[in-house]
Amino acid sequence: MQIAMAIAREDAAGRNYLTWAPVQGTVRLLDVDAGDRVDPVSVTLTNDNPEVGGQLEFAPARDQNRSASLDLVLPPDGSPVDFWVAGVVGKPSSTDGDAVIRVAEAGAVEALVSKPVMVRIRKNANQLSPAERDRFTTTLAKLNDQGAGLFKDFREMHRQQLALAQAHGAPGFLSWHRAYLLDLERELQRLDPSVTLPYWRFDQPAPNLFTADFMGRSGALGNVSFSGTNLLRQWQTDGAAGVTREPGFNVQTGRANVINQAITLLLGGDRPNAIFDTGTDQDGFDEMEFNPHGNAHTSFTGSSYIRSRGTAPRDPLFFLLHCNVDRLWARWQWFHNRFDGTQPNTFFFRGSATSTPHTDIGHNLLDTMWPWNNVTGFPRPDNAPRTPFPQVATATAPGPAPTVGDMIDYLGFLNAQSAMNFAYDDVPFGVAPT
Ligand SMILES: [Cu+2]
Repeated sequence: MQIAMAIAREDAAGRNYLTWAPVQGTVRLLDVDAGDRVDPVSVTLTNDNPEVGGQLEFAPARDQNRSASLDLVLPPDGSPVDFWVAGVVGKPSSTDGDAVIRVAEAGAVEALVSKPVMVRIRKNANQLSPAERDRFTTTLAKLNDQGAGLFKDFREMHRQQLALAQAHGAPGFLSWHRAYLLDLERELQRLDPSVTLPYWRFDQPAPNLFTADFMGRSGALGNVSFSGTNLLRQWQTDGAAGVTREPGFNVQTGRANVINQAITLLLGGDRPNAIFDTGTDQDGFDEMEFNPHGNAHTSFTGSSYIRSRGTAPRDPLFFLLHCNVDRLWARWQWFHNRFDGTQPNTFFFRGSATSTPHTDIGHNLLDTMWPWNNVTGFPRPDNAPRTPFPQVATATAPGPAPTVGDMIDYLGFLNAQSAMNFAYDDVPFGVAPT
């Protein structure tokens, strides 16, 4: 007996990269030409190795509970049967293809077909395996290509004054940086599809991050040194080699001078009966741009690149800092159920939830974002270094010119078509249990 299995959003090489967001698949009988098969065939989908590698769970429909195995009945005429598959939170992949879907006839030992996939998740940088760490540093160094590579566009996007105004100081900060990180991550994945951006949890010590093998070790004058095997030792930006970074905290035992995650998740929170809800806080979540975000930047002293907006992207650590900013937004969304951009409590306008649109372009839900929109001329900058937004086989969103609002439902919780194919290790699909 032969069967075929397919999972939506394969890349050009036939590989699937999954997150916590369910993706549709199909299984069907193949050997139906003879017409002599009259009985349906029962099969079971499971993880090939439930002990090792990324783990998957299955359901017969997108909105049904998923479990480690799923029984399907395949019609004798070969018509496909749908299933939905997603990664198991807490069990992401560490290498490409280490999560294997297996289909066997019910009760049989031999698999009829199996398919390796990757549960590709953004992880805590302090907890990466050496191999994951090295894949990231190597790929980022390649994108920089000693200052000659595509990375310089990302550097440029976060420097010009008019560009900074559209990305900072108002609610669009969150959406713009989400798009910025995803754009960079997709470029990294073109070079190595198993790479994701790690995040620096700046409210916890991260001794494994500030090492010569990873983000580098800061010397007396803020010169950052890298090990001989770390390709970031070739780092160049704006014609200058290396990175200047002076931590104002003990990188072995200390943490940045920021409010912690629990306090951050309270901002803008008005969920009834939530354990963190004081019922009195009126600050919007966008206050987090100042603390913890701004405080994380200024936890570095002196001439540290990461301390100032215009030079921050010259330090690779900047992207790990912002990945945590984006993770905090994602976790806040999960915690408070804030995925519906049409609800004012999802996207807070400073002043009041019903206030008139923000006067600065790039901060309203329906504004397209520079540079991906290719709009130039005041008040936009006079050039657009990256356009359109990169489109990938593994995701249907965002489109080539994303709006601020397009970046909100990143896992496709409300609309499957909104899923962007990235997720964080500790932010599940859905809404926090009450
Ligand atoms: Cu920042």
